[in-house]
Amino acid sequence: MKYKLFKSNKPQKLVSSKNYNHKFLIKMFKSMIVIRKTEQQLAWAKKNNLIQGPVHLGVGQEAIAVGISQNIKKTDKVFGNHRSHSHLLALNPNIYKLFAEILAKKTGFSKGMGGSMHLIDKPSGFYGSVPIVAGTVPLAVGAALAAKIQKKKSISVVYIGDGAVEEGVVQECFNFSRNYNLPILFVIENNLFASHMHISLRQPSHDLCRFAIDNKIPYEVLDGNNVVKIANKSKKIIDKIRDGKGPRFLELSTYRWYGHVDWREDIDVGVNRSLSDLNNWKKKDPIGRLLKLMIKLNIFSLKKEIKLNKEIDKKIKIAWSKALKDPYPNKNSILNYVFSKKN
Ligand SMILES: Cc1ncc(C[n+]2csc(CCOP(=O)(O)OP(=O)(O)O)c2C)c(N)n1
Ligand SMILES: [Mg+2]
Repeated sequence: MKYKLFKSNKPQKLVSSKNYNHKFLIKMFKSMIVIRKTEQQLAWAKKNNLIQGPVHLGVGQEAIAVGISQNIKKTDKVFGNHRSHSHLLALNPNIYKLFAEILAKKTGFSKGMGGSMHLIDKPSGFYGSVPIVAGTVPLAVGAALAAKIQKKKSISVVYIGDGAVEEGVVQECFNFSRNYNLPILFVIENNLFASHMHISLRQPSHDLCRFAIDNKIPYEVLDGNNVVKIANKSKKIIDKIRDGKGPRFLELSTYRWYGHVDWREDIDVGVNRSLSDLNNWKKKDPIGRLLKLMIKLNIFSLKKEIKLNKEIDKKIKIAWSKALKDPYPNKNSILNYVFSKKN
């Protein structure tokens, strides 16, 4: 079946040069490159059979986690999903611990017990990712309810795919969070696909904000490849949540460059994607757009970019070889951490 093109699937304007702060732009630029290069390393390793479990890569979507994370505090509780490398690295860029986890090493974020889809790092505010689609959404709502009951200032943030909103529990979560006026931000990463299926084969509309409207949750729909806008808008939205104004819904349109799982760009779980779609979205590369803006503003140059890329490549190489040499968990510890107790 042919699917319709997403209405905003045209090259969009350069990010606006208003309301920027130079250091802030460079920080976000670096963060996006670290995430992209880390995932490209994982794609290479997967292609070369160096990783056992599946990896879901979010190359092309880096602006979302990076923009939102600028406004998250360590006391907040952030929940991811099966495609969460960026969600975690934007809070804690410890690529060594991510590599170790994906290589099932004892030194990984989840002690080598979880792999790419079970990441956790509470000190940075990342309360977990799981492969069960929508599985973390009620957890995030529960954390927001707890924060409210305990009169804590923290908020919950949960990343939800366009596929995940099709799970009934997500609709219950929207409704419940509104009824109880909970401090939660629903971040909807609308990349148009759930596994191999385009949204037009699954839903009557591409616009997921209709669920916010139905639940009377204030919402914004933004270009998910514009990191400056995401950072600025999400600050305003998050401030409102911290002020006790209740849940907020942020829909971001984006696209992932790789297929649903693993390293291939051209094939998505056996279904050919349109190459022209992919190429159009590549023109909206969040990293390239921010670089263009920074060059235009005279705060960065191509020379600096080459230097930065080299530094990050080196860090990735060191982290990867260190993780490769690390030990696996002890076989006797296999049932540890299955049930909650003080670890
Ligand atoms: C409850 C459940 N149903 C189905 C799956 C299989 N599955 C894994 S990812 C995925 C698609 C999710 O799409 P979306 O939420 O849009 O996230 P994206 O992969 O686009 O980031 C599906 C159907 C699953 N893991 N869990
Ligand atoms: Mg999706």
